Amino acid sequence: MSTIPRRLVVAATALTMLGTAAAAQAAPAKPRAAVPYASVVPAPASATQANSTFTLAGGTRIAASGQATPVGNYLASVLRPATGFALPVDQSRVAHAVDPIQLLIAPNSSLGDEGYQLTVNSGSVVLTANKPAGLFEGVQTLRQLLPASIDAATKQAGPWTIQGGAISDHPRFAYRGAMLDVARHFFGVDTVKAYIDEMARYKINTLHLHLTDDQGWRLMINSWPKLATYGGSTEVGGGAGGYYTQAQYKDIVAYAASRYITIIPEVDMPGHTNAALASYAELNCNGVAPPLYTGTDVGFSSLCVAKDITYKFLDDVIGEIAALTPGPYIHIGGDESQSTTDADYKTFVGKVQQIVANHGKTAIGWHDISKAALLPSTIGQYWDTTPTNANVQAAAKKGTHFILSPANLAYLDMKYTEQTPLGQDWAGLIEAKTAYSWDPGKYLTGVNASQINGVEGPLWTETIVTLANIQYMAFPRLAELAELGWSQAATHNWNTFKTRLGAQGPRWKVQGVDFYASPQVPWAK
Ligand code: NGO
Repeated sequence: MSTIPRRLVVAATALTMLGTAAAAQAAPAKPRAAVPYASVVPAPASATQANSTFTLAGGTRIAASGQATPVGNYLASVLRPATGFALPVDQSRVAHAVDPIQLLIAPNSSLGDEGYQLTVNSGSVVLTANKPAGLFEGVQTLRQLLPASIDAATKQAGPWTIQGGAISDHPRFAYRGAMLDVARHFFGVDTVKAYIDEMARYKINTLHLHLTDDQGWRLMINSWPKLATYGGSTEVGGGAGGYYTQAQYKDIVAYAASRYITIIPEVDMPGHTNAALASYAELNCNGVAPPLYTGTDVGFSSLCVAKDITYKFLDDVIGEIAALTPGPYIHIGGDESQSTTDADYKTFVGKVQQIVANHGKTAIGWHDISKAALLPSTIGQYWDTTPTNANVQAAAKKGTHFILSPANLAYLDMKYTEQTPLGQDWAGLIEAKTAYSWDPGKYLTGVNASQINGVEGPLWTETIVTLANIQYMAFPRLAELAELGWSQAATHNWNTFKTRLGAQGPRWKVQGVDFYASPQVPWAK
């Protein structure tokens, strides 16, 4: 929890175009009000607006040396298209004091790994953080303090003015995730990268890829190649499916890392494994490979818990994935294993956690795994629709931590209303207000807030086929979940939040992000 008091002080003063030489040169066609600090999503821990402004100019230099350089380059790259400015990144100086925009790594224990401080006055924009990840999150705030047209792909009219003031910010929860199911429908590398860029704007720091399910296996495993070439050859509805080569997966991991996002690969097991069972007959208890599956039923497949080859298979698969994945986690699924006996399930979860540990990683599983004995490090992901679960409480008593994805609050594949053309409704309808109407720190009965690592919004893709479909289901709800994960509990207020959320609408329009324009939100024009 925060030790920084929340002080959101918004000065209701008219913008003045005074101050920098740059502002004078910009010759604005018509003045426009700078973006108020109170419109940033997720809400910063502390923000104080001042009566001054900073204006970007053609020659504005960005100081970013050492560890700050990649973030400086990123900032320049996102500001160049719309401004048309060169925005050179100055890596040479130590003090940087003369550069108008300064990105500095400086120790400040109250900011943690992802916190930052932003100070804007008429002559400079100074961003400081303990770590590059904090600078990156501060850059996302800075982008939202510029007009929505900053996100255009082509040059737009300025002036590019930022309200003066100070922000000190850090997250409430360390884990803020999105999940994309690339198994039910396959999504290519470019689609995943586009989604990564959109989630990064809201300080999401984890992308969980649901890489395998009954309908498809989506990552090449060199020691078991038919998983991808045969098991990945279709998808829900019978389309061509697809899979990532190991080079493509590495490319996604590196791209995510450049946005300070950790990839968590999931191999769902022992159920949800038809694609693997269809690819290798020897993985089946009866030695017969079932046909590929393109429907949407669940609970009908299981790896063969009694066979030794099952664990040789898992050791090979997890070994290859662990070697490709720099992040600390491997997700082992574990949900809806209705075709595995309880005794087998417990045996299986025990063995697979150990295999993950042998490859130097920490296991995450859907909370169903809490009926098995868990290693102290194993993390559960809660996806039920009620906050009370005896197995989860018992595991929590022994120290298990949880990530929260209650299906009736956080599932991005649930319809907003009965009229929503995409998605499902088995867990309920999730309108914009519903998505925001819970407190992750207080949600799970009998589990201390200190055992909640954070939140994740899963997007299952039985009905989702395109990037536009992903965007429509994710926005605005992923931005709402991001706020629940990042912002301090004291900021939690639907009436103020909905106005801030409404300010994102024009940004999504400029970015070409398809979103659901919920009638519950006062969308800015
Ligand atoms: C469930 C199921 C998934 C479905 C999803 C659809 C979990 C953890 N298992 O969530 O296989 O795709 O619902 O909403």
